[in-house]
Amino acid sequence: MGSDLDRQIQTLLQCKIITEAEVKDLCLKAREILVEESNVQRVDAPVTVCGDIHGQFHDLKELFKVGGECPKTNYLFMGDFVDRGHHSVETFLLLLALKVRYPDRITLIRGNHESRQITKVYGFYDECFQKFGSANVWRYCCEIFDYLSLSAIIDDRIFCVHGGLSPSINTIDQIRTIDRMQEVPHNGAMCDLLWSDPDPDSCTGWGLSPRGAGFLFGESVAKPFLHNNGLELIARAHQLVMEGYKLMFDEQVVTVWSAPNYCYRCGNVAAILEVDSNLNREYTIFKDSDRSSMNSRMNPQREGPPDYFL
Ligand SMILES: [Mn+2]
Repeated sequence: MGSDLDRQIQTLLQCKIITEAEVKDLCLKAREILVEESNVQRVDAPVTVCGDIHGQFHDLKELFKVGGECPKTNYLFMGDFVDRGHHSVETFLLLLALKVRYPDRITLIRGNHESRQITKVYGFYDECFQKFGSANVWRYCCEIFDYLSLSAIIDDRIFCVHGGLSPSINTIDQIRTIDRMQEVPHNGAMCDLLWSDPDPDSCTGWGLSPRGAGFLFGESVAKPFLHNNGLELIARAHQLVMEGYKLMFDEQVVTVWSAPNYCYRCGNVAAILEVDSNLNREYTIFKDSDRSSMNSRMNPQREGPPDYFL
């Protein structure tokens, strides 16, 4: 694969943008790879599983420092690459360029922020317009969002998804039948996978989500789902965890959060989940990079408190 791509990766690693024509070309190549992937992408251990990044580019570089560089480390990112942070463009394009360069060493699945509607409100659209002078790059990226896989399974045992489960889905095979090449719908199975949350207080199974999309699911839903599908763990992202990760339901569900000091002001640490070839799991905690803390001092409290729910 051309030295052009390697040069673009080097540029993006410096948190500099590539040209609009290069983005267009990168997205064309990415589409060819992603269209071949399944709604439930198979991933082999060892792999390092990561949660939300939200445009915190310098913290993504910190993540690579802690977890190892791609392709040396095999990565699975569980969505929400964009919005909130200052560098959604560089963050998403770097991950996408790595995907095109090393398709078997990095898996990207879709989060609820990989959507036209959400990115228009939470930052990515404005950032593209600011950095490229038009909405073209945003449009190219949104087309790629539609091709991103919805979930992944590590060695047939660990199910990875951005949000969680859906009352419309009992089996992994049902996920495989979804037509995912579309904007995230407002309800239904595809929406739920990207929007749902586990509810530690629920004893009754399903509940309404305060987010207005997806559902809350309890232990009495998660455990049968795992058992019926021969799985041992659900790894998901989507919710800020001050300690970086949180185990629930007798350690059968875990939330992994990879944006330290979220929005440059939440004060949380971040985590990655390293799964070795025997499916042993190790969590590594990391803090925000010096560059990001500088960001937070230079951009103090711009508006009211963000809506952490999204
Ligand atoms: Mn999310």
